[in-house]
Amino acid sequence: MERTFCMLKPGILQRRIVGRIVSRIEHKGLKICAMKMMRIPRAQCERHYSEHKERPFFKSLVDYMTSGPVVAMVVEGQDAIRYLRQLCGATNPAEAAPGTIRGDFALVTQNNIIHASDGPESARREIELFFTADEILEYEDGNRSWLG
Ligand code: 3AN
Repeated sequence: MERTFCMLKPGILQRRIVGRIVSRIEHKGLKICAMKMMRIPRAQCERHYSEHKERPFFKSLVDYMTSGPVVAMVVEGQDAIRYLRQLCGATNPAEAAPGTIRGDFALVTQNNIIHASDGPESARREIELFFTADEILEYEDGNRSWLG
């Protein structure tokens, strides 16, 4: 079992599409074990995107990401990191295949509506940055035997 961090970016609540995006994650068979709505404090957002701090879009990315509420999640499942990235599609929505979340719901790279960790190291780091251990719930998953 693997855990990954997922975040629905600002605009998702205003556009009333939280349920549609979450439902794609659920339909895939991944298990949501933590979820919260929040406004990201600027310093936390800068830490989250620290690998991009020298990029020209960094300030505008942080401005956007702190401009409204987000929905943060911890998602669990076999190969959860890879599967969630596949569900999201390419970073640039112009290259994201139809059927992926970015391919279907986003037009521009910065506002590509969803974040998903890109590897085990970032998943661990990002989960710790957004959730305390007691916010991540262990619960029996009656669907396990059907989902493999
Ligand atoms: P991904 O989110 O697919 O892992 P990263 O890590 O390269 O992609 O980029 C992190 C975030 O930075 C993206 N989700 C997007 O919001 C923003 N971003 C990436 N590239 C650009 C760009 N060229 N212009 C504006 N924003 C960008």
